[in-house]
Amino acid sequence: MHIRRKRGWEIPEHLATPEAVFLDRRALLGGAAGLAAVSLLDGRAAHAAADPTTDLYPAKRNEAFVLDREVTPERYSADYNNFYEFGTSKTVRPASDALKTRPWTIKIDGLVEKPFEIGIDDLIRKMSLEERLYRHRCVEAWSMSVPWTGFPMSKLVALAKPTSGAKYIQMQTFLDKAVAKEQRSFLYPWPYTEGLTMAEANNDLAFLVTGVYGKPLANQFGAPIRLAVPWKYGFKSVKSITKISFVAERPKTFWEGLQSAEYGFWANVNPAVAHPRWSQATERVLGTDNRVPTLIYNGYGEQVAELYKGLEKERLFV
Ligand SMILES: Nc1nc2c(c(=O)[nH]1)N[C@H]1C(S)=C(S)[C@@H](COP(=O)(O)O)O[C@H]1N2
Ligand SMILES: [Mo]
Repeated sequence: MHIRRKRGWEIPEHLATPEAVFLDRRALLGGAAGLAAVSLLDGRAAHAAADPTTDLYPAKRNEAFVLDREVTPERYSADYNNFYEFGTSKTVRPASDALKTRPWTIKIDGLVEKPFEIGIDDLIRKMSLEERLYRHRCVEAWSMSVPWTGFPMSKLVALAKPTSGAKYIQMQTFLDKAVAKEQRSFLYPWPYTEGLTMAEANNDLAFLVTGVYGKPLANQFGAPIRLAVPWKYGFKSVKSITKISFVAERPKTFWEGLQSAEYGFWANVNPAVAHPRWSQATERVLGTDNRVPTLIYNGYGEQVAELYKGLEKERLFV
C-alpha cells in the first residue's frame, strides 16, 4: 500500500464507466475476436452461477448499523481494490477472477478443544447471515461504505471452542503461487496474515463477510470469506481466509512483517496520529470528489473504545 500510491484524481477510466459498458468494452478489446470475448464473459457468468449459497442472498439487513453517508456504488468499490496477492495496483479484479473459491476449506486450529476443518458452504449454512452497512477506512486515506453480508466473528469463536490459553486469533489468506502471481515475489511475507485479540474478535462489530451488495462476495472483495473490522484501518480486514488459529502470543501480521515502523498490530483509525508519510486527518470518499474528516475509531468509538482501556502505552493507532 505504500507502493505506487494513487492520488485522488488518478481515477482509472473504467471507474467512471458503468460496469456493463466496461465489461462489453473489455470483451471487445479481448478481441481475437468474438471467441475469446464470449468465453471470458461466459466464464464470469458460470462462476457466479456456481456459487452454492446464492439462495441466501440478499440477507435481511440488521438495522442497528447505520451510516452517516451514502453507500458507495458498487461500480466504484468493485473496481478499486487492495488485494496484493494479485497485484499492487487497484485494478486487481481481472487477475483475482482466476481464484477458484470452490471447493474451499477453512482450517481451525491452535488452542481449541479439537482442531477441525470445515467446508465454506457448511460453515455459511451453519450461521445465519445478516446484512450490515459498514464504513471502511484504508490506511491510504480513502474510504467507502458498503453493505456487507456475513455473521459475527464471535459465532465462529463459539464454534471453534478455544481453550483458556487462547489470547489472540490469527487469520491467514490462501497461498497459491500458480494463481496469485504476486505470491511468487520474495519481497512479501506471504501468506497474508492478520490478527485480533480475543476481546476484539468477540466484539459485536467484528464481522466475517461472505457477501456484499446482496450477493455472494466477488473475488476481488476477498471471496469466499473475509473479515470486516471497521474501526481499524482496512489492511486488518484480511481476505480469502483459509486458516484461523487460536494462539497465546500476538501474531506477527503481514504489514508488520513488511514495515513495522509504519504498520502495527492494533491499527485503530485515528485522525490525530499521522502515518509517517502522510496525514490521516481526512479521507477521500471513493466515487466522489469529497474529502471529509476522519473520525477516531472510524466513528465506532462507542462500541470499541472500551477494548483499549489500560493499553494507552501501546501503539494503538498505527
Ligand atoms: N489477503 C489480503 N487481504 C487484504 C488485502 C490484501 O492485499 N490481501 N488488502 C487489505 C487492504 S489494505 C484493504 S484497504 C482492504 C480492501 O478491501 P476491498 O478491496 O474489498 O475494498 O482489504 C484488506 N485485506
Ligand atoms: Mo488498505
